[in-house]
Amino acid sequence: MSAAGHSLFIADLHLSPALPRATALFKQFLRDAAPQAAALYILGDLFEAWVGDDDLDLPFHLDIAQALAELPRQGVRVYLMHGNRDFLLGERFLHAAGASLLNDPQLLDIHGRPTLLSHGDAFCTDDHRYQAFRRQVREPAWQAAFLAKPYAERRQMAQALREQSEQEKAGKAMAIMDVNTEAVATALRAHGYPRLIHGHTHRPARHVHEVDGQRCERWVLPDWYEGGGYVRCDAAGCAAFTLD
Ligand code: LP5
Ligand code: MN
Repeated sequence: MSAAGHSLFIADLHLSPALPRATALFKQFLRDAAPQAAALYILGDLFEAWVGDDDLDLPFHLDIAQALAELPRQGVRVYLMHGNRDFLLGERFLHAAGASLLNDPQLLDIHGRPTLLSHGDAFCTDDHRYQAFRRQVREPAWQAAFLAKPYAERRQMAQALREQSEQEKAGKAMAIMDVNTEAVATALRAHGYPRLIHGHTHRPARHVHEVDGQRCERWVLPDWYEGGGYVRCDAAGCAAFTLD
């Protein structure tokens, strides 16, 4: 990755036909800010829920993929990471959007600085019920069995799970749903004390972690429920921008 230019980072757009404002804001972002960048990194939860690539048959989803695909045509590379809502985004979507899939976490050189990218949910290690659920649904065998079900049944299951998730979150302490500082420190240590950028918690901020005497920046991306935003990084560093 070259040191020239700048890159943009977004996450947690939760796009769905039910949130036309977020969709309009995203399309404006794709027209205005994104074409100036060398690369756009989407760090999970682009969609509210993705139950398999036949979700691309919905005109709403296809339209988003096609809007994204304009970027590579303008010379902007598009990278996508799975979130907890859209970990079933697959090859068909990536091809339609002109995007490349990233691992979670993924260490990259971003304009000359080692940077660890993640959705962020894996750092929420105090949320034991969520982590058990995550392990289950990230199993290839579970995913194959789920994807073998009819589309309507998968949509129903996703809806039931969303309701259960909202109910359970109402009873979870805020601290449990934030990242665990030790989990963050372990990841920073394992990757040579890079800068970290993630989403998921919907608590946009710039934190500084001191790990083994090394200072590491941690940028948390905003969600797009009411307005949106992104982090922009170049060779000099990162900055956060709000959209509304
Ligand atoms: O998403 P968010 O931010 O509201 O909450 C998350 C955690 N919840 C989830 C669940 C998603 O919201 C639902 C995703 C639907 C789309 C996926 C479709 C494909 C799979 C369909 C599977 C049926 O990720 C929430 C965290 C919160 O972040 C903060 O980090 O707390 O976690 C939960 O609420 C999970 C519950 O605590 C445990 C749920 C156990 C469910 C057990 C039923 C298993 C069903 C699967 C097999 C039939
Ligand atoms: Mn998330």
